[in-house]
Amino acid sequence: MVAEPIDNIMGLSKLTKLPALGIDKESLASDYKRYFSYFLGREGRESEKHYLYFALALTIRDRLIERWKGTKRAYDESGCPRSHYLSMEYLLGRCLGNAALNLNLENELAAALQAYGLKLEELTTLEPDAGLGNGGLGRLAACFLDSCATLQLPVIGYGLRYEYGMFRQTINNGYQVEEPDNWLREGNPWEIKRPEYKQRIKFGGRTEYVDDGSGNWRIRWVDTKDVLAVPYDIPIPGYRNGTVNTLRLWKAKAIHVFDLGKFNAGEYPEAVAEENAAENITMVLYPNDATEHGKETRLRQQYFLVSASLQDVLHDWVHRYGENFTKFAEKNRFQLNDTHPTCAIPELMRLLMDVYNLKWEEAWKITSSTVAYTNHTLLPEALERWPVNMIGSLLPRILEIIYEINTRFLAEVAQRWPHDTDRQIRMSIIQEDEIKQVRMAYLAIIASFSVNGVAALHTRLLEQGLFRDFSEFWPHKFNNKTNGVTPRRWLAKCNPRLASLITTTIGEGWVTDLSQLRRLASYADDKKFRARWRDIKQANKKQLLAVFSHHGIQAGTDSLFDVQVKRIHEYKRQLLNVLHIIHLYDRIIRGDIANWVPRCVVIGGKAAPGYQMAKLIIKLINNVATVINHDPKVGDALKVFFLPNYGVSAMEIICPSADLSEQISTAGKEASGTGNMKFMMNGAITIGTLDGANIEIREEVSDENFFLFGLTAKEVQETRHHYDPNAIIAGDEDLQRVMHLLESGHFNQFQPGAFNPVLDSIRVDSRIFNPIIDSLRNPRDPWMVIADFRSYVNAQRRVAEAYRDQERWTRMSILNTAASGKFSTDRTIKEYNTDIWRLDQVPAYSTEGISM
Ligand code: 26Q
Repeated sequence: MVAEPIDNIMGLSKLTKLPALGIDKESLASDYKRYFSYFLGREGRESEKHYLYFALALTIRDRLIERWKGTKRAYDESGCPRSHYLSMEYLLGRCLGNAALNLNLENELAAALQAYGLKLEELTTLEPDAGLGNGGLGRLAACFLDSCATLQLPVIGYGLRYEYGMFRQTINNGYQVEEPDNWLREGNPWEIKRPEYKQRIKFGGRTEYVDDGSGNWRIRWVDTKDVLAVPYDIPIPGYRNGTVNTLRLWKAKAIHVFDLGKFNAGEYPEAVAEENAAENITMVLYPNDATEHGKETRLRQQYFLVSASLQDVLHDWVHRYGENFTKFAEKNRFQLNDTHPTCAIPELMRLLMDVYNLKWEEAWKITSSTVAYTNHTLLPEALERWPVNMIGSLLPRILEIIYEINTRFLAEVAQRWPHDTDRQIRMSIIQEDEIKQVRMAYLAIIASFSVNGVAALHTRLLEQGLFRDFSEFWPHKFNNKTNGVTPRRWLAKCNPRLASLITTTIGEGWVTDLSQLRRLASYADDKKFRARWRDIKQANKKQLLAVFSHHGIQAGTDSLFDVQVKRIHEYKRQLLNVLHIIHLYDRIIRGDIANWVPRCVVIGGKAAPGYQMAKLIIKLINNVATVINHDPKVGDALKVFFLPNYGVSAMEIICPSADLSEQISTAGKEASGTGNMKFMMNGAITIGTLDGANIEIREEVSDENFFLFGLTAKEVQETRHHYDPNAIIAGDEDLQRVMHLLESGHFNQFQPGAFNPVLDSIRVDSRIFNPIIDSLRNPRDPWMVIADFRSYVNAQRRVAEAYRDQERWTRMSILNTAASGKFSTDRTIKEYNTDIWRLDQVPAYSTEGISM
């Protein structure tokens, strides 16, 4: 049964036969004018700048919607299998520039706007970032959607429409200050609300068993407090192929707007209380890229996402095929982006059994052959666990199902390893501590037909470490899918100068087949080509310096741009970077500056608001920067800059201008990293440990074009037992001097009230950085910062030496870009599709007159 399009019901089917919208500059210009002047009713005053962007977005959106419909029809009519990507985060960034690139509208739009004296690039920057994610995991989801659309795969993204995304970071007296990100304030032209597809989500209540009249017991989840989920759809255009896929984001809405009784009794606040409570669910993104254990609202968010999404999929199924699920598993897959949407497992079981009357075995067969799980972490403390009690009171039916899954699973374990009760305890979904907890990763592994890590080392360490028992039980489930980034946003869009040089040199095929970048390798030996490559890097640096100048920072474009941008986390070791900066400063002060290479060190990233150590690291970076940048002895030799509010749009300016990419996590801690790939693609050279995808980057580009340092993951494990940072410091004069500068309060001197130049530095408050000093000197420092200092400093020496020879450096830079082909999400997604999803490519129906 296929639903009749509403157009037909209303006799409007001819509407779909309208000629395609023009994509020439005249059509675009006239639509733009109509949107700006009539639809938005604006006149072009300075205060109305935002509407210049908004009208442009609407003009482009019309062209997206045509292709969107053509894509949906193609998917619906073919009855193709589909994947549903379930993710709590999508870090989309800006949409306009990306849509203009992917629809190939850039030139005509620029020409259309020129007629009104407007510049396309300027209007694109008026768009706020959609910051619905923390970092790597959320951006990966966004890159995946771009590649799925480009590969014409029927993949729909499901997520939450947070009212407030990732907080805005400002810096006050060196400290991070968080401000709410009210990204929807001025409206979002990219979303289409679809209340007709709303779903009802249950919370609380209890379960009861009822006889269905034919002798069968049915389970009902009753006395619940329900919330509505209303979908907002965002178009995801493929690269110049007519496909537009869907990202469906759910917003929470109260079922009863307010309690009329209370309202009439004059209790207005009480009357709207329920509305507030319900709508809180999608109010804010949790700004934590590790864990927020035990926060009930977070659990509500997770269940809200999966219940709404699964009901949406099942309703559509029943609508099209009736209540017959025999082919459901053939036609559907659910990819879990980390454990955050793991409740999809018991929820799918619940819907199939309690709503559609399937037996446990039937429901389990469907669930365990449709769900696949991607893990993104190696930190044991970051594995999600939820208190049994909390799940029991918030989602009682879900808890029952989790227990039943566990009972049946443990019986299988007992059968395979009789009498091994230790193993049963180890593998149980329920951790039987004083406060019982549900181990979400175990639940995800048990119910999934595929479990993947995000880089080769990461997957190997999962199999041998965290999930060893499970990989022994089901070796075939485990597989690796090395991450990537989309070359559309991360090269074509963000680095137009380089993109154009590449296209002139090897043709434009690289945009959808990044392995073609290999053809650049031979040009590394071409002096003229190298000069052009260098000029582009210089021009990009100028652009970044223009941003810095707003913050009162100046540097030369010939200095080495040494960049570390990512979330602030101890395992990512921004502190190691700081120690090196202090060491360089110390060398300058000492006059050890023969063959000096001027550096501009850029660090950026947000700290989780509750992560005190990360926030203190930001303060330290800022204090070190202030001291160094104001010291007349330093001058241009060294500049240090903490870039506030790092995010997707900032990275689009940063990665094209970086020379050196800092990927310096403790080996065995960073699952993959993806910033490393963006830098490489744009010709930066990596200084890095053998961690995450760095290993594969080095393999691709070969050792002589990569600055390797540090302990390996294995050595980190072995060294732990006898790690003695204080002995290392005592045995390394440079490090001693660095620690002395830190410990003497040299970087505390700008603390208000703590330093009086007349009274000397005695009153300097040296205590503020004590937690950092203590962690560095602690033999149990899990990140072993001191262990890698010497090797890092030596690698940085090799960096400076290489940079002094600009011809050599440029050669290395070209070879990095040339070797970055593997790190396109097109390759990653093809692997997901071949090994996990097995979807057919489905071309969109062409819209009349649209050039494909
Ligand atoms: C969990 C529970 C409660 C609250 C928050 C969370 C939470 C939220 C976000 C836990 C983790 C995250 C994000 C993790 C993340 O971004 N991981 C990164 O994923 C990238 C893509 O695979 C990898 O490249 C990085 O190595 C990994 O750190």
